[in-house]
Amino acid sequence: MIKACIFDLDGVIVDTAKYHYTAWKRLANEIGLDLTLEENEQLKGVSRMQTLEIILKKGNLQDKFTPEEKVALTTRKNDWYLGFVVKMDENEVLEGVEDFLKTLQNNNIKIGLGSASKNAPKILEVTGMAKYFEVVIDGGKVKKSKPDPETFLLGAEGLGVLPSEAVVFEDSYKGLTAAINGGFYTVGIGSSEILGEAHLVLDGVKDMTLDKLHSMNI
Ligand code: B16
Ligand code: MG
Repeated sequence: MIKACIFDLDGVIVDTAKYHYTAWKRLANEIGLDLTLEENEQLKGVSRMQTLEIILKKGNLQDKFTPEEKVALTTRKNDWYLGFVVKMDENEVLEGVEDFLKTLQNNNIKIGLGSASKNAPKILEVTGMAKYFEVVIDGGKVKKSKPDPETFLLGAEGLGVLPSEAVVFEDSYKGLTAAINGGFYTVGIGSSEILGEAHLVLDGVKDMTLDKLHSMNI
């Protein structure tokens, strides 16, 4: 019996990946590096500081900056990113998401968020989605980031369900791996080339139904 759904944020509820990419690319350019869209794919679901480390490593610059300078670089990137976030509203919620959240509520299925982003509560607020989420686990609440399952395990614990009673919706390979490692049912949002290990792969939450949800653990 499925009792809860736990959603990733970026790439599942909203498409903030394009804003992360613009802000990281600007930072990369400032320190003499480039960042392609393909490279950006590897950054999805990765925490802020780990993302910086990956970008620096690409240019062999990981030892060029002190820990304090690295914090300052991530703060600069986040300030640019927040410039996009403050302009977001309910129109940025991906197709079908709000309808499906309402369906879950109407059928007493608990709803949680499991995101690597420290900005997750703010994004839920500006898009009007906060009211649907009983538990929000964001990047500030975990010690180990995805692919470690901590994010989703804390989500399940907060909702009072077992991983085997919950479905995780994820768009990134690292996030999907985190959910699988935690023993959850999984829905991959995106391409089956990247997310083929999920129990079900869909183009978007718009393609999810209550029937599909309940047939996952038959
Ligand atoms: P922040 P998700 C992740 O969100 C993004 O996919 C990733 O690109 C970002 O670096 C990470 O959040 C941290 O975000 O800088 O806002 O704390 O996909 O786990 O919802
Ligand atoms: Mg994501």
